[in-house]
Amino acid sequence: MKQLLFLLCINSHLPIWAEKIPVENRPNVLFIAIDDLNDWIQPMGGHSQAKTPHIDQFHQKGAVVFQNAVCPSPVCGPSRSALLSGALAHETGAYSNGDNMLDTDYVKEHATLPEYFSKNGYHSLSTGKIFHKHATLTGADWGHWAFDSFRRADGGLTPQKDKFTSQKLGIVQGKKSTGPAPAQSWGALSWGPTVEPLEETLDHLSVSWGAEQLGKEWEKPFFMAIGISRPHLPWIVPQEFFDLYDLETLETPEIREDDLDDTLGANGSSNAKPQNDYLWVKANKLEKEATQAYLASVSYADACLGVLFDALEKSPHYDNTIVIIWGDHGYHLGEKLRYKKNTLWREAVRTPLMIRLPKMDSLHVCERPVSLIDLYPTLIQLCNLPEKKLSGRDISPLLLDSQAAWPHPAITIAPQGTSVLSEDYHYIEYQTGAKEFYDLKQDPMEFTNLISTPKHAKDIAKLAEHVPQERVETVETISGPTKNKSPKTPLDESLKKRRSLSKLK
Ligand SMILES: [Ca+2]
Ligand SMILES: [Ca+2]
Repeated sequence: MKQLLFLLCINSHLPIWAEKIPVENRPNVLFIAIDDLNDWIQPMGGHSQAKTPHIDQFHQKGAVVFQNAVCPSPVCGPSRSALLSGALAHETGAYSNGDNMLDTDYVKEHATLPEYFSKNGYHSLSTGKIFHKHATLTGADWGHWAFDSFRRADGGLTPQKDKFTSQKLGIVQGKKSTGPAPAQSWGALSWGPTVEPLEETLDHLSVSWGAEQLGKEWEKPFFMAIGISRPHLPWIVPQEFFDLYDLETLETPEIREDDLDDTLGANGSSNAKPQNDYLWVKANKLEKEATQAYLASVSYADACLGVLFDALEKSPHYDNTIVIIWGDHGYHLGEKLRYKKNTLWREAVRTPLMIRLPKMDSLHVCERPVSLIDLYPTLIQLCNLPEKKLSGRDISPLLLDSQAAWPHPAITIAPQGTSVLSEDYHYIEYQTGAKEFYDLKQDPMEFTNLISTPKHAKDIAKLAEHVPQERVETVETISGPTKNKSPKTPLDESLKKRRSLSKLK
């Protein structure tokens, strides 16, 4: 807040909302995660036919939309662990989905974001996926330990059998398909309409709970974290969302069959070949159906967001609540001859980030590169919490002026390498030593790898400086049986006892 006040003093052209950020009364935070959401939403324009009216209307009323935000890691677990711990994977050792942040030396000593709010006078509450789920030896870890109050998400997402398409089962609309099986059985491509009506589905029940909480008066300011599970696979959502997209006129992403020829593949090794999921979609001519199913899931997530937005606007908290909406990483829909995530290409590292401060009254688009790792320090600043040394940067100056100078690139850490994204360029350095470089202004789809182009030697060297030279070892996580991740396994209540807020930094 000191920084904001300082800015107020030196800049008389600040928008009106900036002057009204409360200093004494700490604002509430509504913190919304959308799993596997890429830029196919209206404010980001990644797919021109995407229908996300609730996100769009909410932001038109006043918000900053970041066009070049990156994830700290390009897959759910480590991305969330980094955001919520405030430290990047190479600093904690939580690089992959199997690595539990609770086992890292860093998180053993430091409060996670919701814990830091609890520790400093807030009431924290949550439902849905905020932390990545893990199986412990004695139960399920859903991140419940990080909140004062936690509702376990539950609800229906049952596919209608005769309309179900699944690469794992080898069926298209219930009938036998051709093409290769998925590379791994979990998270295989699958989609179709639900048996359940909207009101009985998982995310709708989560946001309805959130809406109820928003309607209440609270003694303390709140930090409310709501996780929405779609458009994560399986793309099973009510039929009405499929009906929003006409297959005849639906556009699919531009894909070049020779795109991988100038790369070494997603691991920087010599595996530059189309993935099984891509080949299966192609063999069954399902490009439009896959695009429709992902977009249907995005529109379903948008409808769920609408429930929260409505509740917030009608609540007593609207003028004193910061709203943050983030996706945990990007997503391929055929680009680079693959589906899903976990690459260092722009499709996977770039992620939605939208922030609304109380009293904002118009939409601002910010092109500066930022990262989800920046949210922890930014929220500390906006909510006037005690300072804490963290890996990210406070991006609140960009909330006051979305065009402010910002010379920092944004980095993403994966087991296979590091991505460094600036406004103009993208540099990728794999652990194998392989490198790629793209000119984003000329080539936003990253078709042409310019790593050997002499005129970019200086640009490449400048971004390469940001690749961390050291990586801590992968954390040792002792996982419980897979069944402990099931929705019916009791939550491991021993985890919260390990987290003494007064002792955590
Ligand atoms: Ca995810
Ligand atoms: Ca290429």
